Amino acid sequence: MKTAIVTGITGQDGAYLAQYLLNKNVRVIGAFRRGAERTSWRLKYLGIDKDIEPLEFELSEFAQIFKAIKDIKPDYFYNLGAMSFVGTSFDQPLYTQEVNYLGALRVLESIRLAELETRFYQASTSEMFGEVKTIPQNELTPFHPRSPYGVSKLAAHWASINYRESYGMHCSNGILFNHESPLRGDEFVTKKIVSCFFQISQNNIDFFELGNLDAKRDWGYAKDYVEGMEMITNLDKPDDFVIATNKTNTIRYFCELAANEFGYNIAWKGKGVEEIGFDSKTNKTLIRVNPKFYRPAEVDILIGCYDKIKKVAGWKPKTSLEDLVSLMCSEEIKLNNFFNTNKVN
Ligand code: NAP
Ligand code: F7E
Repeated sequence: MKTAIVTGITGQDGAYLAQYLLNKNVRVIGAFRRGAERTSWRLKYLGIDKDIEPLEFELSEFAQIFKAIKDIKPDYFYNLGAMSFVGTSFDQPLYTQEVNYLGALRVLESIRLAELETRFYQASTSEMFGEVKTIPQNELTPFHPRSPYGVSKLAAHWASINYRESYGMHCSNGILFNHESPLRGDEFVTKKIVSCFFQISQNNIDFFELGNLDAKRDWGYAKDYVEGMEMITNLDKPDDFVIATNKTNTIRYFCELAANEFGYNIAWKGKGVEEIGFDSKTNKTLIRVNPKFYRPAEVDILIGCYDKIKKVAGWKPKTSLEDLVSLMCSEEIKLNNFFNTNKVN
């Protein structure tokens, strides 16, 4: 039986990857931050909380990381732990580097010092493309990150390549474009939109506020994407791969799809901060713009080309945006019941 350490086990991808690995009969050691038991609701929701072996783990603490890796000698190390919210990275740029870049470096250095054959996976991101130089973006597209988050992830990406080239370690980077699911954190725009329409449908709120409605993202389904992570680490040759859907849509379009799922028909009027989204059946305003959700520098458009991983590993996306929105909206009701019954955060 192979052993995998997964950082970020309490997050969206950590939960789905753990589920996928367990189904492949891999022993999963879930790296939790101290006190994070409160937030392991995703593992509980998937019914796998008892199947994960917990490991207390802080990405800013070298001695703890080194000892864990040396003692456990994992076959795989999936580094999914990160300060992952782009908006917050502008307020916490140093902390973001500390966890996202130096955290990855601590793991790489520990594997090297412990002289292990561990296969390392780094959660790289389309945010590294930032102000994009080509459309679509692939593994050869030059990088131009637009946030402290993007910069930290780019540094970690290169550290992973550097350990591969310098020491022959099995280090791979998955350059994943935005991927969403019912388990997405509430602060990310897709989950925020779905949750807010659900709250409107329950008469708990009248409307909600968003920032830039024109940004375009290549959204896929997280459950499809973790399969790509597992495929990448099992290739003979470590390498870097884009995982995406090769389709891009605006935040505005995402709102329209989610609104439909709850029986609203969104129409738009006004421009900039004056713009509103209203239900054309009732004329009620459901969406307003608030500049507090704008970012100091925006990533305007992302669209990824997944040809390389398709050719090398046979991976391709299985879920359309329309199906993804539909499943997020229907699961929102179940999640709400789950929270009411389980009294978890
Ligand atoms: P997420 O839901 O925000 O989860 C982040 C995880 O990182 C949480 O488990 C969190 O633990 C953990 N973490 C944060 N700081 C840590 C620290 N100092 N030490 C140890 N663990 C720490 O993120 P996700 O969406 O699953 O994404 C997984 C990874 O892929 C992240 O690295 C993200 O940057 C990257 N990525 C995501 C996307 C996407 O669209 N989802 C796309 C490209 C790349 P707590 O629960 O204790 O906070
Ligand atoms: O923003 C715009 C916002 O926060 C998407 C992370 O998983 O994917 C994610 O980063 C877009 C941006 O995701 C609101 O300005 C408008 O243009 O959902 P998001 P992100 O920044 O793309 C990448 C690939 C990662 O690697 C990250 O870890 O939506 N937007 N109004 C808004 N965004 C938020 N959050 N909230 C709003 O009200």
